[in-house]
Amino acid sequence: KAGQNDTMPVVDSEDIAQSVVRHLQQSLGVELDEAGPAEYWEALSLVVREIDLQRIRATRKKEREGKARRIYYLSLEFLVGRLLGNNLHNLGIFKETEKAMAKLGTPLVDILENESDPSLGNGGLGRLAACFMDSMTTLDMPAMGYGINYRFGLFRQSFAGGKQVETPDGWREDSFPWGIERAKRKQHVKLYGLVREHAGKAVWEDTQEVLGMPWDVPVTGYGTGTVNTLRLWESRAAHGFDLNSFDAGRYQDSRSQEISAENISQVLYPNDNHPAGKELRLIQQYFFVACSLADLIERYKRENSESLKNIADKVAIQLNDTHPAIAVAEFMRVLMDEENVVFSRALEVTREVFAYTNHTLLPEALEEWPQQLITKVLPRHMQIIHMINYHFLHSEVEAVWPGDDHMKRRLSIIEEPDRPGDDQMVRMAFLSVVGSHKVNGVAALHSRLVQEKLFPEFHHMWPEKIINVTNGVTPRRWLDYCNPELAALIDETIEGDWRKDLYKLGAMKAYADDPAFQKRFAAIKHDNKKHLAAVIKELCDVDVSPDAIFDVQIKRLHEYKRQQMNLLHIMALYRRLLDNPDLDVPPRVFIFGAKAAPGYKVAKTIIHAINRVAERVNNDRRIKDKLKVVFLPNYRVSLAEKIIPAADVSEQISTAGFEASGTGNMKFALNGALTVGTLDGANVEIAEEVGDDNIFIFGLTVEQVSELRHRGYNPRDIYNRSEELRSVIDWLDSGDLCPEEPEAFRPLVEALLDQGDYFLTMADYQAYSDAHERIAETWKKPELWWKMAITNSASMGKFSSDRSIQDYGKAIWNMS
Ligand code: 26M
Repeated sequence: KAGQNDTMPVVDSEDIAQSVVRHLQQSLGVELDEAGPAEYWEALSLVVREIDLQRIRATRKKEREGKARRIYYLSLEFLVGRLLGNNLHNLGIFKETEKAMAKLGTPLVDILENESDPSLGNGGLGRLAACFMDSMTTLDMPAMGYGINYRFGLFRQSFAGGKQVETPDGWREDSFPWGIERAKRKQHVKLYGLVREHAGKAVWEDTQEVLGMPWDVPVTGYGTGTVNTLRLWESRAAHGFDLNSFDAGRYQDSRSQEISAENISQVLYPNDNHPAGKELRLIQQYFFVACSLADLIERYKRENSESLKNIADKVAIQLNDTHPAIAVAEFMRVLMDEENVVFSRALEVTREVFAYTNHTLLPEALEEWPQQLITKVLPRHMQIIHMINYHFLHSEVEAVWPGDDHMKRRLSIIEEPDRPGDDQMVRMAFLSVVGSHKVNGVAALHSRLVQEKLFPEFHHMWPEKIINVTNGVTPRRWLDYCNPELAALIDETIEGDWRKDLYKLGAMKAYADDPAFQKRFAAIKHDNKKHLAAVIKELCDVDVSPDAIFDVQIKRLHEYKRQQMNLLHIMALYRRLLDNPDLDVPPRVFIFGAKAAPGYKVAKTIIHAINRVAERVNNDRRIKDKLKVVFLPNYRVSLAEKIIPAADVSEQISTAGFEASGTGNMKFALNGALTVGTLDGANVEIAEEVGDDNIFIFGLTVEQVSELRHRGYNPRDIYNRSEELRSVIDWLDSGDLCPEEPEAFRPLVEALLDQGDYFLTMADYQAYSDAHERIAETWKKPELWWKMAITNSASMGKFSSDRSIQDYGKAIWNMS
């Protein structure tokens, strides 16, 4: 296989089979004839873990000796996906392992299905962090990810009567052989207490203490011996602390302290793009930041000098959104209070070390914490934030806008309350910008909007600071591993290893017109659709034909992503078919996957409505299977791997200006799906790469959106003028789809008609419907369709996360 080289382990299927048997018997205590796929999964994981661990040690040794700057990626979320199959691929031993397991009598594919999908993230931001770890390792960068080892990841989703039901996902309850406890590297973290002055020095005292235990997860790279580490912190009660209070009276107290210490890493907050503002969340953020900074500083001191004044030469810290922003204050605290660095020098060093990635423009998603809460939990940090703010306003803002108090108020890290007496809020995005040397958006359009709309004053003050790094995805997981048949066809067709240089796919453009190649490309898609049809049958008990168009929208449920627009259009298609059952349209299957934040009412209503429409449509024989609708429950990375290779159409239909980038859009196009999309996020760059003829762009642009909002927009006018929209919205509102709860869909109808339709679903509806007409027409010309599909896949070179990471290296981490 391409890419096999001397850094790959030299193991053949015989070695692997022997090691599996050894681990079955000696690590798990299971006899060969007792072993089922679950036992094989665990034994095989232990085999791979052995290889990983050996390489981790070699990698660390090389890094200790090297002069390179280490990259630390701080993120509350890492949505890594299943690891066994991916590691076998990256290590280049997938094929040999397939043979080994066949010999032992259990197919590898069945074994891989036994791994639970670590659900340590909400969506795009967490998955991006995982792709970046893969790329940094593949590119041999000395890098480490820091996060939280949540006991319960994102909730498991099921449906009852079409409504979302959440249950806890104890993803590592059974066994997680990838995580290795490293007690030697545990950390102690302080919370609460107060700050006293002793001889002119601030001392943080009377604190409560929590223990941070690191769990290391190996990160393999493709075609390299490098194995990096993802270090995830778990909170524990700090034993030995407060031991004197173990008398009768205070026993209860010390018990309850233990429980709260362990609560910190219990559960991932399920909010996507909407902060919860809870004390425990702030403590989660600080806990993992404090552990991570202490850990990386210890490493710096082990490998370099005792003084931190040159730490920026060896350490770069990337903040994945503002979630770890308290790190700016914590780093300053360590420099000033523990290392005796003066404030101005401490701020310089901090700025050299930190950089911040922004992932959202949604105003409600920007994190703010009440000053009183920070003062209670982290009193010293609040003082330091005041010091940073004072310096920033009175020397840096003052230098650009002398005497301008209005500007100081606008830019203050600590926001003035709207009404006197209200709590003052700390703006974590401002703290991140002020504490960093670079700030980046995640797609060209998004970064421009960060400069012009989100942080225009910062952009004026520091014109070099805010830059773009367009997101990417790892071609290893999102093509090679999830779509092996297509990967093999590409290998047969073009020169070189696209897994390491995705631009090489460009050579496939020469075959876009080739009837023989088209036939094979289409056959692979058809095969993948058959597999997905079986998954759909199992999960939804709906029969779908692989000859239909598979039209897919998978992503978190959010009004700005406009699943509701997709729904309205499906309802309209259904009515058109009822009006004319002989309508000449290609058969279509609309596939959804999405979790809604448990507290997000309208999002949950949209899920409920889609499920109810699905039930009606799928059971209506009058439309002769021309339309099916399925909502796959519990959407997650491992489901995405089955859906994306089988998609014909990729729905990327957010209101222009709201989707920062999107990364699913890239995965779909890479696997030969055609995008129906707005000019939003990375769709703009995808359109540039594939060309306007190879994508279905529709709808208002960012400029037109703000123009329309300015003019004043009344969704009722559109409702009144469009017979089709009126009929489907009235139907939603009639109670017909949910007779036992006739008002069930009111919140959705109200959002669309009565509350101003903030995300302009009504305004874009007709353009969206017309785009789907173009899709149906194109499907009728297979040679055109497959030419477009192949061109899409061939044009995705730019969207490898390897390219993103190289951009970070040059523009932010100074890696040259
Ligand atoms: C914040 C506070 C409390 C609890 C949770 C959060 C929170 C968690 C995740 C807020 C936002 C979160 O994720 C936002 C996100 O996933 N943004 C997406 O990032 C992707 C990678 O850059 C982009 O492709 C998507 O466009 C963007 O929506």
